[in-house]
Amino acid sequence: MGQGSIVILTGAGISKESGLDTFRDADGIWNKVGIEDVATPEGFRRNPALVQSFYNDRRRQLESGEALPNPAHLALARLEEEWDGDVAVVTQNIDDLHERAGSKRVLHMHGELRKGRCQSCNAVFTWSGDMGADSICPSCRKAGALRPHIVWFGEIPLDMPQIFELLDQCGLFLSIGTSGNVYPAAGFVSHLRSKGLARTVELNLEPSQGATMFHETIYGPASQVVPEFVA
Ligand code: BJW
Repeated sequence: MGQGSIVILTGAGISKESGLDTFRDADGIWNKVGIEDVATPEGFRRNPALVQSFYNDRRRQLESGEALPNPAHLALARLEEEWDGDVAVVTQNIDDLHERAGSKRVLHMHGELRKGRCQSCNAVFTWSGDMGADSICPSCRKAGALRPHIVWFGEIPLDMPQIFELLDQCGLFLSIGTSGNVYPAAGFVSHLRSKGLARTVELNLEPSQGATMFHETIYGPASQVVPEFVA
């Protein structure tokens, strides 16, 4: 990556028009289920069946093909293909819509719905269908030790050293469809502003928590503003 390179942070808003719920909007996931119940290691220890069911439902929705990449995902894949420099997507999303749109360099800092992890042998593997107490680790063959490969509150997001290296080298940072409530992603823009090297642009439906930190802000649905911006 160099000064001509682009880092794109995405959040739930980019997948909203693909039919996947955001978290903090009025109709969002956190208005339907308790964060502490489904998105913390303590919640999983307390009631693994509830947490597995929450992620099984969302995995089923993804695997049913009812959620497809929208024009925003497609525009970012096209940008990566056509840009004369490196483009990396750092997503907080656990869906695979960037990959299905054709993006090649995607870092899933909060994990992936279609992967599982064994708490006994630490193997990470592709997983399809439901996961539960009877599920067997494809690596060590142990039953009952699997969890979704998701980063919950209090856990360390994935690929952080690589992400900060990409941020420190980029010339342009786009933040798309994220409310700026969750760290460390919410801190990327201030990290970049303190270094003063990259141009920073927010594309979102409405101003995020960190909106005033960006050089430029563009508001509207992702399927409209992202293709317009990258054209
Ligand atoms: C559209 C649109 C359209 C809608 N077009 N836009 C104080 C106490 C305790 C902890 C902390 C604390 N202060 C900080 C922390 C840390 C904590 C944290 O940030 N807490 C805050 C709530 C305060 N963070 C963590 O614990 C993280 N780990 C960590 O910090 O480790 C320490 C460490 C860091 C770095 C290096 C070393 C160590 C882990 C965070 C894990 C987050 N996990 C979740 C759930 C799992 C994934 C899942 O189930 O899907 O990840 S929470 C949830 O929020 C999910 C998301 O990825 C994440 C961000 O949400 P996002 O994407 O921004 O969605 P929304 O709904 O908030 O916003 C959507 C936006 O789209 C809105 O603005 C809409 O307007 C917009 N929109 N339609 C365009 N059509």
